[in-house]
Formats: sequence, structure tokens, C-alpha cells
Amino acid sequence: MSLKRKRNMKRLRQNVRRCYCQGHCPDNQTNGTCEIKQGGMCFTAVEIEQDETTGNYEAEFTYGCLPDEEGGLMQCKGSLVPHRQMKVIECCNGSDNCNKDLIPKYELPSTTQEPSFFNTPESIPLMVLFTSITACIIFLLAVIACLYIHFRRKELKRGSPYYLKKSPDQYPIDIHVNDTFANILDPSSGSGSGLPMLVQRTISKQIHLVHTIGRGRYGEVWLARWRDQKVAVKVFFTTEEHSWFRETEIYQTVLMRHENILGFIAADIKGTGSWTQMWLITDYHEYGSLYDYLQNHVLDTNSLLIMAQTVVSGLTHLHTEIFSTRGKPAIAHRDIKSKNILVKKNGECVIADFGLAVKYCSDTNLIDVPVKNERSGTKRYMAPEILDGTINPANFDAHKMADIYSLGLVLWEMLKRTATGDKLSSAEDYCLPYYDCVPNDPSFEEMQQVVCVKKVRPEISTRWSKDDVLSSVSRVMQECWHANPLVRLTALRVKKTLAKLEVDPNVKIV
Ligand code: C9U
Repeated sequence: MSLKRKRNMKRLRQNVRRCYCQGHCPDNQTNGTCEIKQGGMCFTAVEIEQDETTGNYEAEFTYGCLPDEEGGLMQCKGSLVPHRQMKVIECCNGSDNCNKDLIPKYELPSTTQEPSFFNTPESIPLMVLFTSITACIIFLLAVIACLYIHFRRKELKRGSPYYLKKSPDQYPIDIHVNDTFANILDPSSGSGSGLPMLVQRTISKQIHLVHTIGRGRYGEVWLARWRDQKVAVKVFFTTEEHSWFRETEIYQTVLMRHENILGFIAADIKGTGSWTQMWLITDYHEYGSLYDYLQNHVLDTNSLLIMAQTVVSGLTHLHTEIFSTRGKPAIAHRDIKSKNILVKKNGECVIADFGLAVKYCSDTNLIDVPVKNERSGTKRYMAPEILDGTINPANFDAHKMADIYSLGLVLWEMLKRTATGDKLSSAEDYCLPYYDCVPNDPSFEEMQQVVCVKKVRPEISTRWSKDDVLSSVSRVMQECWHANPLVRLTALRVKKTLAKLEVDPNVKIV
């Protein structure tokens, strides 16, 4: 019997077994075997560790003997060391080296499911801090949003009545049954820059649209009724909100009311939600615009003078800044043309359409140009400095001078339709300025070519030179459309010059 066999027999008699060992060997051996006595166990342990740099998990196997004493066998249940380290032990004692092929059950955690910083107990204070900061930011944003809404509402309240959500019927509004616009809007009643907004709303609610009397890029104009009075209602396309806003604002400027400015009655936004209509309610004038009027009326020199004087009177009022505690800013119209002038029953004119107007206050030296308005004036009536781009829009006087150029063209339209002598037929047919040089709806370039390059102006009839009034008006007209804006007359100068031309009560044309 070999020595080895004898030793084995002895070990078996003493119930001693061998276990495979690696990392836990006696005498600091790296691998080999160790011995267990009765009650001891062979074990295989697997330790799972995470690589600090790559973040990957790796399993490291160790083998060895677990003696009966020191409660070592308790470890056979496996143990879990928290946070990134895990140890699993499996034990056996069936035969020698039984643990060599023993593989404990374990799973490598996936890198993505790695226990993150956020589910460790150390992270809790940080999480609380993070949540508090987020809550503070949300609260601050909510406060800013509330403040924004509050101030926006305040702004709208100043500019228009459409912030009102309540029906006007719910407000006590004092419009007497027999009231007319004439006495509601009487400036001596203290209405100053227009009716109170609630009154405007009430009027707007009581209006019945009758039929359309005009259409344009802005929307439609309707003849309407308020009680038994005729009114004009300009209904803006929703895309033209800025024009409605601007026009409403201009009409409600302090001291804006004038006999030669279209009489403003009310402004309102009708409808709710997706359907809204912006209304501008004004006086109604039976004859329509000067453009409509000149199509089918011939003027005599008296009516020419009345029309010219009143248009210029309206423009002078607009251009003039009034200095007082409740003063009026200077206003430039920027779209003067015969379609934007209306003819009253008495033959006087009023200026309308302030969607493009600019305001100026000399004390602040600021020009208040309408915001977000891509609209420009009518190309046919545009001054040469606008067409060639030499105008300085930051200079308010430049806008007034451009208005005067357009006024010159309107005077030409009137002169052409004024009869001289005693024959109605002496008047020429109605024509738009530059009718003979540019097509309908001319382009910017076409107008520039005619007005700036060729320096053409509408034709001056020799007939006019034979009449005192017509020749004077014609002279004024030419000084209005001068190529150099600085040479043009001011509105006040035109007004004074025309005022000197006396209306002749004997003029009678058949
Ligand atoms: C279309 C240009 N326009 C006319 C008026 C307005 N724009 C207006 C401007 N701002 C606010 C409200 C309205 C306007 N029109 C009248 N009266 C009028 C009467 C008859 C006609 C046109 C207008 N006709 C057009 C040609 N066919 C016969 C009827 N009154 C006040 C403002």
C-alpha cells in the first residue's frame, strides 16, 4: 500500500476531508488544498466588484475551507455587502475537492441598472435641495407670468375696451333714450378723448349692420344703425389687429376731435374665443369718400375752396402739437389720398384712416411709430423721398413733408374736376394721379421710375391759369409736390394761403 493511500485511509477514519483552495489556502499558498474536520465545509465564493474607471462588473472566484468553529458555516448562507460589492458563498462537504466545480448562483448587475447615486442614502439631502430649488423656480416663473398678465391687461385697458369680459349689460351705463352722438360726444361735456369704454361697448352692442359700403386690405366698411342714426362701421380683418389698435389709439388721443377729422364714436372687439371682430364705429357720411364724390360730381370754385380748405384744416390740426396740461401730440397721417377723405353733406371734408399714423411729442423728442405694422402708405401717393429711400423716418418733420406731397396730388384730383366759366363740361374726367404713367396698383419700382427718375408730376391744365382761384390753388399744389421736401409748404401755410382766397357767393355753374 502506497504512503499516499495509507494517509487517505487514516484521514477518512478521522473524518478529515480535503477542499480545493485558492486565495484562502493555509501557509499563504496561492492555490492547492486545505483540510476540514467533521462539521467543516468546503466553499466556493464569488465576489462581484465594479471597476471604478469602466463601471463594468467583474466576478472574482475564491475557494477554501470553512471550519466548524467561529460560526464560519453561517457564511454558507451567502452575504451581501452593500454598495457596489456583493459576495456569494456556496458550500459542500460530499467528497474531497467537492468545491472545485462548485459555482455559486450569482448575477452580474447590468451597468445601466447600476445602483446610482440617487438611490443611496447620502443623496437624500441633495434630492431635497434639488426638489426645493425646482419648486422655487416654478413658483418664481408663476409670479412672473401673473405679473406679466396683470400689466398686459392694464396696458390693454388703457388702449382699448376689449379686455372686458363682462357683458356691458351688467354695468350701469348712462345713455339716455333720447341721446344722440352729438350730445353724448359734445366736447364741453368733458368727454375729452372719447367716450368711456363701457359706453363704447354699449353702443357697439346696440349696432345693427345694414350693408357694406367699402372693402379694402384692412377689411370692410358697413353702413350701420345705432337707434335711428346712421353710423359707419369699419370691420378689420383679424390680421389687421395692429391697424385697429393704432387707429383706435389715435382717435382717442386728447384733443383729436375736430370738424375735419372723421368723428370717432366707439371701438370694440366683438365675439369670443376663436371668433373675434374688431370694430371701429364713426360718423357716417352719405357722399362717401372724396374719390367716390369726384367720380360723379363736378365742383365749382366755391366747392373746390371749401373742400381744399377743410382738408388742409384737418391736416393742420393733425400736424399741430398743442402744448397744455392735456396737450395733443403732433400726428403725421402717412396715407393721405382721396379714398381716405370723406365728404360731408355741407361739402366740407374730413380725414379718415389713421392706421399708419405716427405721433410726436417735442418734450420727449420721441416718434411713436406703430409697432408690428408691415403696411406702408399707398404707392401712388408716396413722396419721392420715400420711393428713393432718402427719407429719414426718425425725423418727424419728414413724415409731415411726405403728407404734404400727397396733399398736392389730392388738390390736383379736385382741380381737375372743377368747372370754370359757367360750363360744367369744362371740367376734365376724374382721374387718379399718374393714371397716364403707371398701371393700376403700380409697383414701388414703377412709381420710383416715374416720380424720382423721370421727375414726372400730374399734368397742369392751361384752363386753370385762366381762373384766379384755380391758378392760386394750382400754385399751392405745385409747392406741395416739390421734389425737395424742405421746399414744400407746411399745412399751416397752405391753410393760410387758401383762406385768403375768398368764396364768391355769385359763382353759379349750370
Ligand atoms: C372705404 C373707405 N371708407 C369709407 C368710410 C371709411 N372708410 C371708414 C373709415 N374709418 C372708419 C369707418 C369708416 C366711411 N364711409 C362713409 N360713407 C360712405 C357712404 C357711401 C359710400 C361709401 C362710404 N359708397 C361707396 C361707393 N358706392 C356707393 C356708396 N362714412 C363714413 C366712413
